[in-house]
Amino acid sequence: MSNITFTMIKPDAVRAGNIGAILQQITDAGFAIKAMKFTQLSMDEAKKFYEVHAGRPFYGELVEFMSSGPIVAAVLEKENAVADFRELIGNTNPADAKIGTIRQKYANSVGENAVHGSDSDENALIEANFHFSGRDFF
Ligand code: YYY
Ligand code: MG
Repeated sequence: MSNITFTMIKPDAVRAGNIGAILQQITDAGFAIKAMKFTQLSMDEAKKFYEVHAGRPFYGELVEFMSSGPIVAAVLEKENAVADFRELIGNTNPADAKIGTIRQKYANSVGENAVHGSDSDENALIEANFHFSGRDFF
């Protein structure tokens, strides 16, 4: 499954009504949806998902924000999925994101930056398995 990545449309983008536009941009870029759900993380689940950032100064706010409302979680498939999806979403800080990237178009700040994208094949699998089980994949 090395051609997969994991994404979340974050609470800010859901609240702003951008689920449809973001999914359209993702599928237009050639990603196929392998699994998808509309859900909400508890504080504990957000803490666990972002465990790697525990101790960073933004961790508390990140956990608070990511559990503040519903998200769309999805597993995407494409050749070179992880790197190509990072390219599609743009820099973590939307002020530094290239024109036309999802974060440049839909994010407001480094903290509330519209979408998540896995940073490695290994983490894509871990993150996909965090949200989905076998029979959720198509
Ligand atoms: O992978 P990516 O989401 O682009 O950035 P990470 O460095 O993994 O950080 C995860 C998440 O944490 C980021 O999407 C927003 C938040 N964050 C923050 O609020 N402030 C920072 N200086 C860095 C990251
Ligand atoms: Mg990351």
